[in-house]
Amino acid sequence: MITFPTGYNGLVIARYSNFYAVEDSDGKITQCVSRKKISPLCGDFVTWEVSGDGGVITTLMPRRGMLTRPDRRGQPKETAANIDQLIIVNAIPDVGDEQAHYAFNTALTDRYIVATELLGATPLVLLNKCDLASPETIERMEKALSIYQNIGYTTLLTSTKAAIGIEALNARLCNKTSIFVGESGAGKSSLINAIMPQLAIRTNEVSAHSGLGKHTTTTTVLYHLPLGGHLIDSPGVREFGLWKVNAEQLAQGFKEFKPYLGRCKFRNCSHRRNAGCAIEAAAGAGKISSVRMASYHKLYDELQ
Ligand SMILES: Nc1nc2c(ncn2[C@@H]2O[C@H](COP(=O)(O)OP(=O)(O)OP(=O)(O)O)[C@@H](O)[C@H]2O)c(=O)[nH]1
Ligand SMILES: [Mg+2]
Ligand SMILES: [Zn+2]
Repeated sequence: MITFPTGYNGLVIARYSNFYAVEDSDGKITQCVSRKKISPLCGDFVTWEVSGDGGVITTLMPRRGMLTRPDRRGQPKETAANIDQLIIVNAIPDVGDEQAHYAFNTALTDRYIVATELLGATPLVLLNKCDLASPETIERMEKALSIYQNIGYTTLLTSTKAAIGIEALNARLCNKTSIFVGESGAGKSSLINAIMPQLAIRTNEVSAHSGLGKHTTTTTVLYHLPLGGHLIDSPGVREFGLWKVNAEQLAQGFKEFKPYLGRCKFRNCSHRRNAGCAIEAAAGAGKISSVRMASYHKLYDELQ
């Protein structure tokens, strides 16, 4: 059962166009509309009243933060509130692809990490479908993941097919609200099913007939963990842009920059090829990974 903060009687567990699925303290779910001027999100605690066959949401509890993601037209859209942890799901490609240079989508991962840091939440970098990888690929992936471990982030190699890393993931979820994010088909819904088989969420199985995926997740939905905490499944994205982030915030989104921020010669240093840049000096001395530095530069260019 959910523990409700004093004064609130509902938790938004999903949104369907103009309706919200609101769960009460008995675990009963009521279809609600919302008062004008309120925009509830999955993960919001609310007050609501019975109205006709359903209910109406009247107030929202102040949020600890919310995650914004692109909608179908690539426009930023708030997606979930009160998140503690982002599980960033990447996958080994599904085509027996053993190209020497294949690495997971670090660009997407680093964008999500910046968003997570600015949200005040914790990222977990996960690489799924490791059953598809050769030992050499696994070795390469572990090297790529070690960059994140050195920053202090948790990383996991998982397989829902071979039941690898599922217990370790489970151990990271207790008593937190975690959202699963990443590209479509990476295995977000499958991982949630592996954690809670009783849910039997429909997953994006590729249809032999059309060659296209179906049952791809289209709505952000919150599920309760039996031992406390919540998991939020969200639709996959191809791109994840950083909106309303300025240069200073971007640098703050790179956690390993922290010891050096404020130490550059120039106050508005862009940390790229600047004289007296403390960040670049740290990168030069091997204290900051060159891969992450390149990622920062790429994101910096996109801000302009
Ligand atoms: N080989 C292998 N396939 C997996 C694994 N996990 C998931 N899959 C498959 O990958 C496909 C996509 O899985 P989903 O869980 O639907 O992916 P998703 O990230 O939820 O996708 P969206 O809802 O579209 O964002 C399905 O065909 C799964 O069976 C795994 O560990 N190994
Ligand atoms: Mg899904
Ligand atoms: Zn600098």
